[in-house]
Amino acid sequence: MEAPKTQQPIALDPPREYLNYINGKWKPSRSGQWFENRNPADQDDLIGLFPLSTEEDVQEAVEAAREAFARWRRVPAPQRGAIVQRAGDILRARKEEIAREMTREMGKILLETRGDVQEGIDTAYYAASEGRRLFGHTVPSELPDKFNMTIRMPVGVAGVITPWNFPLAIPTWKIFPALVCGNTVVFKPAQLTPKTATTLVEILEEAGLPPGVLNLVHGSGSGVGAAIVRHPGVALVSFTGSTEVGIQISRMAADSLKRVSLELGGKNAVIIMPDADLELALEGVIWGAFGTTGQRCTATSRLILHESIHDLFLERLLERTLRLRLGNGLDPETEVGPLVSEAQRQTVDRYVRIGLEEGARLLCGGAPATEGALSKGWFYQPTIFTEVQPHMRIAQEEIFGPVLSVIRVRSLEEAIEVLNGTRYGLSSSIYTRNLQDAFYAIREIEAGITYVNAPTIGAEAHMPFGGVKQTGNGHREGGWEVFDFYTETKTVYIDYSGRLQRAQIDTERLSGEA
Ligand code: UN1
Repeated sequence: MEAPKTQQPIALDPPREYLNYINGKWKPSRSGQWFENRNPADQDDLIGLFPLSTEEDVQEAVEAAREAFARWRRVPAPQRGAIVQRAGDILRARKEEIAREMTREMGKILLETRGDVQEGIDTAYYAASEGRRLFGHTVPSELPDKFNMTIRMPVGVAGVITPWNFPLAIPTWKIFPALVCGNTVVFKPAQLTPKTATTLVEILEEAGLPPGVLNLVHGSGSGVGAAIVRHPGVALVSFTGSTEVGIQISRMAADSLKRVSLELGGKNAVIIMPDADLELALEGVIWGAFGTTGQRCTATSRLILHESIHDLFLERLLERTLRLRLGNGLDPETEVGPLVSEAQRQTVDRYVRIGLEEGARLLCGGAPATEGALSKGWFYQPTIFTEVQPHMRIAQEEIFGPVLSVIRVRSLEEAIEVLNGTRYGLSSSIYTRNLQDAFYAIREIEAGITYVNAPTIGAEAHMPFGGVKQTGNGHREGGWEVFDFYTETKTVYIDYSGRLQRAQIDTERLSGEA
């Protein structure tokens, strides 16, 4: 591992107190309490203080959102889309500045935070265009002089609870379609990335969103998050995070029959077949496993290697991994930033101990990275375990860090059996030049996303995103499918015959069966 370079000072916002945004006004929590937000690459760098909000603040936000809903639902969808489009324009103009603040806030490298902002821009433009579609169906009636159609209705107040690993993109995945569909929103971002969330809300305010349509409440999951999920005035909840929390949310939401969209854990695997382009696969595995320091729900955390290329591939992988440059993500030379927090680093380190106890072989890494300036942040050495058995905990449980578990297999069938052998099913990948094997894998892999000759990360804003099994509850984000989640279907029959026509009954007479 090369020593990190000394940092150039970069002008970033000085620390201050940030606020909640309720009914178009910026205000502190009624609790009067605050929490700190610090740079994970440099603990001396205080970014700001944010309100530690309570159930009372949530109550106020939900009331505001309910009142605003009465008006917002009547604004024509193309006009709602135009506001989201303006938000996209502002994001585009401020892309570099937001990317830098995001790197400072959660650690991933600038190249990736720029991508995160771009995903928000793409989502804005895609959602805005949907304001001019939001198609229903028109279909023939079984009776004469009768017209059948479906239209989309907004649902109500949407509770949006988001993680820290995509501090801009994931909130936009949820908030933009929710707004275009005519819902109002109460937004609780992760406590580790409240600043980027605040910036997004400021941008939507500047874009012209009326008061109460979007409300921001900072605070903890157990405090603010749970209050949103339990609130009877909230109609929808969209959550991205761990499977454990997703299950709790499902339970809490059941009492009021809320519609819930859950995007949860993953244990994504890449399969590499003997005929694959190994250089291409190598770049894909490095990017998938160590990009965002492994903190993506789509991260590559298992590598399934065919025995005939196993040793050769590992040799190259090790060589490439050891050359990865760790450091502050604002430094253009850096390839791997810190983990987001001390707790996250402890979790990763605990899993490394578990892997060793289970008998896996540590090929590289396996400890915090603390040389020089790295000692100020939550850095961890990129880690590879080999001789991993599919049942081991490091091959089954989501670690959310730079830890890759390598499993050796003898055939494609075995590879897919191993790939499918976890409770998760988000992303997956196969590297092969064989068309038959690729299509066989597409059919047999149990995952919401399958890549062929590409890494497990790389979702595009206009494609559905989500997983099967315990990765979620069947909904998709992004793409056209998310607009189903944020709308109710209304079925409309218009009878212009001027007489009573009875479905199923008067049809018989028409077909001559009576
Ligand atoms: C996530 O990790 O929660 O395809 C989302 C990707 C990203 C989105 C990941 N564009 O990996």
